[in-house]
Amino acid sequence: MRLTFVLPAIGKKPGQKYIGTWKMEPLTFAVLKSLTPDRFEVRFFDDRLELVDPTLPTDAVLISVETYTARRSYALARRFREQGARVILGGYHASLMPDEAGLHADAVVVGNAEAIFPELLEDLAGNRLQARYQGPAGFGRVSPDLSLYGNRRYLPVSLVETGRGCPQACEFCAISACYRSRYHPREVAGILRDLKQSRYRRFFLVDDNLCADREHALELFRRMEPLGLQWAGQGTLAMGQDPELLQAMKRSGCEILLVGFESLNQANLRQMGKSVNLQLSDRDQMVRNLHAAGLNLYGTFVFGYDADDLGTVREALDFAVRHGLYTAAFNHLLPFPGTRLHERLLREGRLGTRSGFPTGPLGSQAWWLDRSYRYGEVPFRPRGIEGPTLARACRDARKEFNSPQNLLRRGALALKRGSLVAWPLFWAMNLPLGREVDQKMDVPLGENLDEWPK
Ligand code: B12
Ligand code: SF4
Repeated sequence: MRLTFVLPAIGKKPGQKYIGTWKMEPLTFAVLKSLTPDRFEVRFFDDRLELVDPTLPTDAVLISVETYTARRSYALARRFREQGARVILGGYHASLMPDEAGLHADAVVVGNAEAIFPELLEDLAGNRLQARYQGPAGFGRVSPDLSLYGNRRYLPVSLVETGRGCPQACEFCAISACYRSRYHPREVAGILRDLKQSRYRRFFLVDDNLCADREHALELFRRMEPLGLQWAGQGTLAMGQDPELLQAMKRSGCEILLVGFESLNQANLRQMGKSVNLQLSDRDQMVRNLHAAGLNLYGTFVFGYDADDLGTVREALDFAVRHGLYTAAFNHLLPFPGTRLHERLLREGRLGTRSGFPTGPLGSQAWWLDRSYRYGEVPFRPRGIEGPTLARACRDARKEFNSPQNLLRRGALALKRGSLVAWPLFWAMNLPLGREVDQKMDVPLGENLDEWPK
């Protein structure tokens, strides 16, 4: 039996075959491959760097759907179905919008695949596919099978999971919605096995809140120490008040930490329910602590809450430059379906795109299915600033943060505090970021389907 795995791109600009984004080995499909018995023949397409060919013979296509890629996923699903293939959809968007995904699929997987995927494949082979499979949250004992990717040219960094979910309940967060504000730490032995087996010595530990379970994180860092690795991970600013954790992190090879500042405004933090940041009285001190531990910070900021205006964007930009953050993201708020933010904006009648209030097939206001929507647009009405002005301000903040003058200043600070590894990486990460600010902007979600073979 032949299976086709597809990682869809968000869309492509007219005349372009590829999309500018960080192209890392997608862990999701390596996990699915390891759960697939050898008697299934597996082909893989990464739509971000190659053209998907829906005409190649296959019995089933399995697509991982994110909100930004939903339109393209559904269009792909239609093409594959026209050729007689069955369609199985999974991933964050399919998990949060299973009824919508079900309109385009023979089966939808809600949640994690480990516990149900072998059964699903048996059902597929036996021609008795069910409409929905509910996967319990958590891990199996498999390691990702990276042979799936052959010699595709991905960034030389390995992705490894150390846990799933997050105990926090930020209003805008798809992770907290999917995992219902619970954290599921992974068995340390399995993590170490993946770290040792990986192709590269540089890692991105993909958890959204790496230190959600402090004891688990400490044990992991202690056992990583002898491996001599370098890694980047994601966590909360609260790590800055825990010297023991920071030291263990650094000794285990941590170079870069992505930290969600979100907003410097207390009213905004309250509105988004970012309680972990609200409890920290001195953010500047947290940053100094993290830097003093030799860690480089990737700060992320989000704008579009009620107290936001051009002033709060400027304040965040100045903060990021003043502290010499290694890198930073200035994003507008995005109401992902299934989150409390989406529900609230819907209730308040504030969702909408340039074509009005697009209604999805199930009656919801589905900006992600709107033909007119472009990556980088604000699909709701913020209170303190016009949507297009906000989108522009985020874009301008990225540009200014990466201006030659700021790059030199931040580069010098990174050199002063960082190891020999983090400094060349600073340029490798930031130079393209500065150049690519406009590349993804205005990409129409899902369009350019004509590039696919008929
Ligand atoms: C690494 C990462 C990236 C990397 C690249 C990832 C890659 N594919 O190469 C980079 C940094 C480039 C990236 C970019 C973006 N990302 Co990202 N990313 C992640 C992150 C941190 C880890 C993904 C991962 O590897 N997980 C581990 C795998 C094993 O888990 P999984 O994908 O959930 O898969 C399991 C199940 O869901 C299920 N499953 C998933 N798909 C399918 C499909 C089928 C058929 C089946 C049966 C099962 C199944 O099976 C798996 C095993 O149980 C996630 C958050 C997270 N922790 O997952 C965000 C996340 C997926 N990203 C997100 C977003 C928004 C983006 C961006 C749009 C950000 C931006 N503004 O530009 C871009 C665009 C991505 C694109 N599609 O082009 C959101 C998606 C939210 C949503 N509602 O769709 C997430 C959830 C982050 C968040 N906090 O909200 N990302
Ligand atoms: S702390 Fe981060 S991962 Fe956790 S709910 Fe908030 S935004 Fe999501």
